[in-house]
Amino acid sequence: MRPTRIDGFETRVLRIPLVSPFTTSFGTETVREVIVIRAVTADGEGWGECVTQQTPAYSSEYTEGAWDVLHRFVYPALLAAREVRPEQVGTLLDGIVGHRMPKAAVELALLDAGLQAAGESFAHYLGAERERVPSGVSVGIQDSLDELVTTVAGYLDEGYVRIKLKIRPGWDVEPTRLIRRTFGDDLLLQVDANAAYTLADVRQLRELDQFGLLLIEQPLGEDDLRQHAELARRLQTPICLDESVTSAKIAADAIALGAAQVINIKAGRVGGYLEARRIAEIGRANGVPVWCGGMLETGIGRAANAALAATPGFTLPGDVSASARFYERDLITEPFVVEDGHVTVPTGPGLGVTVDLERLDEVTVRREWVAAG
Ligand code: NPQ
Ligand code: MG
Repeated sequence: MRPTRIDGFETRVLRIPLVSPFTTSFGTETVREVIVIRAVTADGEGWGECVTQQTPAYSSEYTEGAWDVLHRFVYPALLAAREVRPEQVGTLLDGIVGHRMPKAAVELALLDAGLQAAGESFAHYLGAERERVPSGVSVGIQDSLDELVTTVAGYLDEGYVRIKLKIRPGWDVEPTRLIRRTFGDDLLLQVDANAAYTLADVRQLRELDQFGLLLIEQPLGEDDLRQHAELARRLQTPICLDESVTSAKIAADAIALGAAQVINIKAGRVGGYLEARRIAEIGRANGVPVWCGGMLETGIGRAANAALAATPGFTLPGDVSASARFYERDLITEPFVVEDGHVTVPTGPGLGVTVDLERLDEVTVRREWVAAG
């Protein structure tokens, strides 16, 4: 893309209630606290979404930290550069170690601005090869097994083609057995532990091998690459890494070690959609399927994820669900819906969605504008 002059960044913290509490092994979320960025350039404006959570529970990153890094380090570095090509963002921010989620959000906002000006869709820019993508759903830990069955039945009625069950010690084998028994052998089923187990739990995890799962996601800790390789040798079920894969380099290492048979790709976790594409290419080169994970994105991040999920290498259904999976009213004028088990990839310029400014203001709890000096 051609370079553009950045005039400034508007940053907002939003608080959006979830339609229902979402419980995982690391906690329960009832309100989504998310940072949204509007980049204003000489060519127009673009939107980006930062997937940090309120607390560093999923990873070391969290909202207040991201806000601080954006204003103290990221914006000054980009505004000092004046003329910037979106593809340069990663390199321009190399001097800032880590903080991949806010970096990804800024890169996306500048990509959106440039692509809108160029009249090119984000999907086309990323090399998408499909107009719609299969939609899976992430099902939180419930208060009872009956509630779990009712919840899963509801999602299947909505047309979701793949079910992902959140598990933790004490809520793993029985819920999985019940869903497999209740909905049959053809159901595409997988589980996500969010790093809740250790190698000492191998016997319990081997119990899951009897249920014909697509994969088990992040059973062990973020830093446990060697242990995941050890576990992979003792399980039938393929191991999928999420939290562990924070860059293309680590993705290649995990594959080489035998720690990942599948990879859940989240652009925010790896520093942006360009790095996410690099990981998908590494997966393809090594015969390792990838899929697009979710971080309860609003329509801004969900539009970008739908485009990514339509690119080569994304061969498994992702967590690109309908907006209504999490939000009564999304941030965009036309929320994402699941039709016949699929989500449609936007084709309009940039992210191809329209931000509902009235709704945005309704859920904004903090706002700041930083202009070029
Ligand atoms: C995962 N996502 O795959 C994450 C976990 C997760 C859809 O399961 C706020 C923001 C709350 C991001 C809770 C899904 C979240 C969050 C859970 C991500 O591991
Ligand atoms: Mg996960």
